[in-house]
Amino acid sequence: MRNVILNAPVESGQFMSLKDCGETSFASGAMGRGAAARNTNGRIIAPFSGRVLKIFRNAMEIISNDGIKLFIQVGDSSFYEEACKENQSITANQILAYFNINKVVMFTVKNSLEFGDITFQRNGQYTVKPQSVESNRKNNSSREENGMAERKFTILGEMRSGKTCYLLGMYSEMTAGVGGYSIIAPNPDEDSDLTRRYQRLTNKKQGIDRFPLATNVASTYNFNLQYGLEKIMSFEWIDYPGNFVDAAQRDIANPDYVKVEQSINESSTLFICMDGENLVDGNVKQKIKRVRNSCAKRINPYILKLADKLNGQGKKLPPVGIIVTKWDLCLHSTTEDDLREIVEESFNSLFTSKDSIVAIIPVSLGETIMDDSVSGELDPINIELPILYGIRFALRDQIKQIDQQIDNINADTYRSKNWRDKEADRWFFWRDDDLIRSLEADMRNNRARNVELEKIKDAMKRNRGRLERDLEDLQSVFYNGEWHKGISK
Ligand SMILES: Nc1nc2c(ncn2[C@@H]2O[C@H](COP(=O)(O)OP(=O)(O)OP(=O)(O)O)[C@@H](O)[C@H]2O)c(=O)[nH]1
Ligand SMILES: [Mg+2]
Repeated sequence: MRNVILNAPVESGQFMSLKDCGETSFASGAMGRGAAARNTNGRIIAPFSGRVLKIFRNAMEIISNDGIKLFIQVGDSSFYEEACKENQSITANQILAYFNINKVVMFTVKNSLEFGDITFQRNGQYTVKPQSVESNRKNNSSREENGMAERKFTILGEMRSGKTCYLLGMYSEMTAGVGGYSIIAPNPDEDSDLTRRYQRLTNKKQGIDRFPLATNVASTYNFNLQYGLEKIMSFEWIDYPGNFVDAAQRDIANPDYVKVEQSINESSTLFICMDGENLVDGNVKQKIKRVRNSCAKRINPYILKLADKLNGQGKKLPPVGIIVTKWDLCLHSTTEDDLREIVEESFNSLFTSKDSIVAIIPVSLGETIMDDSVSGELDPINIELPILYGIRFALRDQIKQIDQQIDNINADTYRSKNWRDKEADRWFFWRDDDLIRSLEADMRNNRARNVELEKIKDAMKRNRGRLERDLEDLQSVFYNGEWHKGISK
């Protein structure tokens, strides 16, 4: 089998494996063998001389003079200008399209089964070894081996609002398993760090000292969520220090600000930690005032600005989960209806769009944890719900991505078929039988890809359905402009 060495179709950026590109359909191997590049400069460059076969909204297919078919797709963006047309001849290094900078670009050799090693070069080298779709799929299902999370969650909140305690309690409960779901941290250092800190929490004799110190730097943890033995998804959880939003707003050029914004941008769910201590006494009006002063006043402008920026990029704020911590302190003085009113009034910027999705999830480390000078029992309440809620939306995003890929493949099949039929109708003397065979092979490959993608999608839909049933007990979820019980949007 012929090995091939190709220039990458981007002139700058770092190579990465398709498994890490964040697009399930490419990561699964269903789109063929290839690579991806991040931090690209917004241009697609012809890696060889040949011809443009097809152009889509954010993808194109080109063929080299010696028959290598390259499929190129820009992640999460469309081309803002194409510099070539379908069926046009191209020469190596010619610019083919422009798009936003810093996007991830995926490129796969469509007819990769015909080749041995495929090496991409430009700013370094990246070699892809021959591999069957089957083994590729296996690799993908164990993404934890390369430490890449499929989804991100970001949690923001005021200092001392209970973010770290939530993380510790959630990890400990979920490693033991709740309702068939469990979590593992594949990295042993992260596992022992979280376990050690949780053990301290269980040490009643320490009184108030059982709680963690204030967080001073952001830490990232990688987890896998499983149902029984089946892995549902890997996800990344970032524990930020409480004054993060404040600090970030004061200093917009600060790279940490850019990082948190990017993290929200890439998150399937944004969690906001609302301190239950604000709901202990007084009437609803007083509670709203306290929540506004201690938390919403700073979070609201930040979120509004971010939503505005995302809007400009044609995106939306991710679904929000308001985690009401320390629920043990206020569960007797605050009803579900009160909570809805308090959240809606305090975080009104979250409710300005008809599309917004917000859930209120009260959690606690234990109903009696503060009793007897903070030596009460550790017995977490609702601690699994935020994660299940977040994973539900992460699956929704992934299903959307796969649907888009299936649409692309169907459009591709349609064009191949038209082209093939046109060619077959020509007088035999002019007819290109090699082209017909190649287009038919494309159509067969596309059918196989679609079968693969449909299988992945079915498994995701099953998991999503089960999660929705398990989230039916959530009392307050806001969508379609009103509050509901459970989530089925
Ligand atoms: N009653 C009660 N108190 C809690 C609970 N969880 C946390 N706390 C209290 O809240 C304090 C702050 O919790 P942390 O988890 O450290 O808060 P944080 O948001 O991570 O704080 P920073 O790292 O400073 O931003 C703890 O020291 C506890 O006193 C809970 O479930 N119930
Ligand atoms: Mg903390």
